[in-house]
Amino acid sequence: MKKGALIGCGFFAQNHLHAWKDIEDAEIVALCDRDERRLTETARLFGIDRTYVEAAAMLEAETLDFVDIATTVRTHRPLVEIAAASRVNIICQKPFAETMDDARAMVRAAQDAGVALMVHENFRWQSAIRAAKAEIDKGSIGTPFWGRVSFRSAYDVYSGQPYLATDEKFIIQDLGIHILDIARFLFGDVSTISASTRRVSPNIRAEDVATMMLVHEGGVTSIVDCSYATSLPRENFPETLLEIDGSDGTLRLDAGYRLTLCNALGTTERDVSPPLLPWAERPWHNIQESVLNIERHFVDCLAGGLAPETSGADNLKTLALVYAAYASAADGSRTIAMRNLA
Ligand code: NAD
Ligand code: 89V
Repeated sequence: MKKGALIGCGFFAQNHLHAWKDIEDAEIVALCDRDERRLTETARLFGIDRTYVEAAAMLEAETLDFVDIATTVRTHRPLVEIAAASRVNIICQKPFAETMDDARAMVRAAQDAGVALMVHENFRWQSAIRAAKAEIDKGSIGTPFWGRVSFRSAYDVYSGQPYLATDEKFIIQDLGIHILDIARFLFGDVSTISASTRRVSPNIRAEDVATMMLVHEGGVTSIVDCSYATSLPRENFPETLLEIDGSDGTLRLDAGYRLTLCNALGTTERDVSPPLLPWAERPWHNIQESVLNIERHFVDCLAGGLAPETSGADNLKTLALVYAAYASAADGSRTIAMRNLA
């Protein structure tokens, strides 16, 4: 049994805690939050009686196999560094860091301490995305040469996460980071990126629309597009849609989790909806299931001594795309070479 502690008992951490309850080989034995009201309420809801307002005090007092850091980005580096200094394995929420220097320092701290570090980059763990990847890997559409990874919505994300309306950067750093990571997962690492951004809503500080073009090292060209300013007849939040063209066929993941394959064998359509876990609620059930999947992956990696798919070192490449996209957009959609940026 792996013993863990969770730091940050806010909006999204509630999903982490529900998912941990579903994992037999792991148990959250302690909680930490600087906000005593949130800490007490979360401890009561999940029946966890060891609570701390200071992460350092918790790491000192508890014997842990891992910490799960679910705070917002500004606190990630200091928390990762004190966890590494305590020789505890680490999961850290996305966005991993506000700068590449911070992210690299966190990867180094974990490496020097000999502990595992996984970024909680969960979107690639959604079952619909895994189903699409399995088809690519099976060769169902031959060799992919073009893709579109798309997230367009008008869902009110600001009520649950008010900081999204006031942070200096918004859609690429918060959501595009997931969609860029899916593009890497499906098509491999990236040679060049160009991007344009726009703020449509007058009520927020930063960009709520971004369109990015990626050329992947293996030769695929992909479009990664995100919007929180798109009112559709059917609200698709939080679905990521896919269009992938290959040498021997096409794959589409359309709204409503419909996966369509078209190849020499004909056209087939199937439902790849995520399960509705007992503690989940629509429309978030897709993301909530991916939290369970990534936590389970982390525990399996600890047990097997393996590096997680989205290790800190791996996530440097996703994070580098985020900051390159901002640089490109600021510079009138200049094409940026990714070599040496991670
Ligand atoms: P939140 O503000 O609701 O919660 C953060 C909590 O951390 C707060 O309760 C705060 O008091 C606590 N905290 C901050 N600094 C602390 C410290 N040094 N020690 C202890 N506690 C501290 O934020 P949220 O909306 O839950 O987001 C948290 C993170 O999760 C963000 O990085 C966000 O981007 C990410 N997130 C990820 C997903 C996903 O699908 N992967 C979804 C939503 C949010
Ligand atoms: O995943 C996230 O970080 C969330 C959301 C899906 C709403 O963008 O902020």
